[in-house]
This record gives sequence, C-alpha cells and structure tokens, in this order.
Amino acid sequence: MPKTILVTGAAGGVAGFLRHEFGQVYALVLSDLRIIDDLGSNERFQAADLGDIDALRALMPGVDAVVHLGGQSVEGPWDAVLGRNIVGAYNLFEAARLEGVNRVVFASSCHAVGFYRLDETISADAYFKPDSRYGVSKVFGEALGALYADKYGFDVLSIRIGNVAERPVDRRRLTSWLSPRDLAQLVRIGIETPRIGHQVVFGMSRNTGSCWDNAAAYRLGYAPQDDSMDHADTIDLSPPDPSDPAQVYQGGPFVLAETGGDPWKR
Ligand code: 15L
Repeated sequence: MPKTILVTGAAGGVAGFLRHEFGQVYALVLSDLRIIDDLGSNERFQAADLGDIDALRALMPGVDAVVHLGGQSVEGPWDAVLGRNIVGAYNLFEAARLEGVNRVVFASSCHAVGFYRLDETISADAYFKPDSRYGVSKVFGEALGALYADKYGFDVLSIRIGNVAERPVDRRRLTSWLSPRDLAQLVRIGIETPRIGHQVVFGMSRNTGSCWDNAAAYRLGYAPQDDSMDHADTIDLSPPDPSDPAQVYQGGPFVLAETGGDPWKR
C-alpha cells in the first residue's frame, strides 16, 4: 500500500510541481481553500481553512505524513501573516498531534535568513535573520517543528525553500533555485527518513557558487540532480549595486518590505 500524504496549499505552484514529480508514488490528500478539480486517480481533494482546527483534524485520518505548503507564501499585511502562517501553522501541528499523525515536512523559506548578505556563506544552523514578517512566520514554523519533535516525538523536516521553478530567473535565484525534481527528492527524504527529529535544510539544487552550504541535507542522503549554473547564460550577471539592499541581501526585495520597496516582486 502506498503511503498517504496530506498536502496543504495544494492549489499553489510548489504543490503543482510536487504532484507532477510524485506521480503515483503516494496517495495524496490535497487540501486548499481553492477547489482542485484536475485530480489524478491517486488523489482526492478536501477543503480546509488553516484557521479552523476542526477542519484540519478532519483531514488527518489515514494520513502518514503532512507536507505543509499552505499559508501566505510572500510578504503581506500582518493580519494575513498572523492568521495564515502563525495561527495556521500552530493549528496544523496541533491537529496532526491530536489525530496521531507525527510526521511533517514544513515549507520554511530562505526568508527566515534573508538578512544575510549574498556575499557570505551560511549553513542551515546559522542564526535566524528574517527579512520580513513573512520570514518571521517561517522562523515560528521551524520553532514549532522543533517543539513538536522534542516534546511529542514528531519527525519534522523544515525545508528553507529558495525558489522552485523550471529554471533560475535572476542572479539572486542562482543561489536559491530548486528544480522540481530536486524539490520532490527533498520532500521524499522528509517523508521517508526514519527518526529525523527536527532538522533544517536548504531547499536548493546543487547550485555551484551558492551562498548556502547544504551539508545538512547531504547528510540525510540528498543528491540533487540540477545546478543553476547550467542556466547562467540566460541571466544578467552584471555586478550587484551595493547601494540597493535588494541586490545585497539574500532575501532580495523582501528586505525592503517596510521601507518602500516592493516585497511582492519575485
Ligand atoms: C519565497 O519564500 C516565496 O514563497 C517565493 O514565491 C519566492 O518569492 C521566493 O521566496 C524567492 O525568494 O524567490
């Protein structure tokens, strides 16, 4: 019998890549507020609001692991971040605990550490430097992962996802690009690796010259197949403007959220 995996935020772009890459490997329970109607034979849809813990509990029966992609995926107003990513993440972990599901792959983000500079190399245990309210909410989600692992025996992989796309789109994303098949490999590591407790890895491909040292993922057996530098000829590599924070910091435009920049620019 294939494992049954609950995917929250299943109508979003990252989930779309994941569904495609997973194919028939797992039975998938897809949840979102937006209805998904292009279901495969191994998929079913069940709507749930992350603000409604009873609706989240109702998703859990028969589930072996949760891939939590749901919530706010970019910077936004505090109310949205609070409701979707702070309350929502808590409700998700708590619903899982109450229903006896003890494995979560948490979609964290590089924006938990976005105020490190692009010219410094960090590993997954670097101290937090969130670049936005959104980044703070991802730190909170990672903290929940640690709490539920240590207190309740959960296995949680927090993946600080960079940018999932068919190919890297700009100089910053040469560091953070995550190809769809490498995304699927990392999520499978989170689903399948026994007794991981809580661990944090970067969601990036094998990107030559990246400012992230992903040794933590390699220790878990991650063997990424793609390298952003194979696409470098499509990208403007002119030197960054040192007076533009969006070009200096790993978080790019997210670092400007409260000072007039455009945090929604991708
Ligand atoms: C993220 O965390 C977002 O979810 C994604 O949409 C991209 O904006 C990405 O960061 C990025 O920094 O490129």
